[in-house]
Amino acid sequence: MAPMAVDYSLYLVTDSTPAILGDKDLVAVVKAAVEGGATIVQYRDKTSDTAELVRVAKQLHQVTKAAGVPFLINDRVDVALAAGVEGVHVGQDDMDLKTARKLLGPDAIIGITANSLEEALDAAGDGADYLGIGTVFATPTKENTKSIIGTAGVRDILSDLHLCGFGGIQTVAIGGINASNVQRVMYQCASPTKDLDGVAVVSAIIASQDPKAAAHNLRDLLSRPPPFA
Ligand code: TZP
Ligand code: MG
Repeated sequence: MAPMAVDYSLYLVTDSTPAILGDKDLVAVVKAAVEGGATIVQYRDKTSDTAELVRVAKQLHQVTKAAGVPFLINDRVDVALAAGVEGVHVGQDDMDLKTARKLLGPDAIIGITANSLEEALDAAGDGADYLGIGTVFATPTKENTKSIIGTAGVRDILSDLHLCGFGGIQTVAIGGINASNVQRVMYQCASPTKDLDGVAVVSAIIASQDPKAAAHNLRDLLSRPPPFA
């Protein structure tokens, strides 16, 4: 397990596509987002070649290090090693967790996507530090999602994780989360035995014309009790 306490409350996942990033500069956007209050950042880029991934990862890592925010790479354990970052986020079709742990060591932060209880239990059993649970709501950011599980699906997984002895694993929900629903997501995903630790967002921050304000607003909403509780 990672030794440092990680704050998963506002987990920023990047996107470099014009549809979401627009003509903004990714490094500037991530800098603004961490200034606004993003607590952990994942560099997710499905198109750049390896050299470019390492180059950009190093740039982004400078920014996150200065802010004291952990930085992870999506999919690519080799890029995480080359850039010397804090961890990786792997999907079900990427490198298996145990191999990633062997390569990155006990201190690395390793997260995995879970769409179902079975995937969540397997990942928890294999020593994941956190789970990205979703897809909560349909989202144009990732169209080929396996399943939309809603807040009730997330809540059931949290409840069963606790029941199966994995109550300590960190969890974030992902998919279609933004300022208009973040409080409802946190409230509705919480099971009686296990709370959700945070939300992962892409477009709510990366597509914003003011990523600092967007992150700040999300942090502010997360810090308040939901108005309907
Ligand atoms: N995994 C499940 S949904 C998703 C990922 C990477 C994209 C979420 O993007 P957005 O813009 O926050 O809905
Ligand atoms: Mg992947």
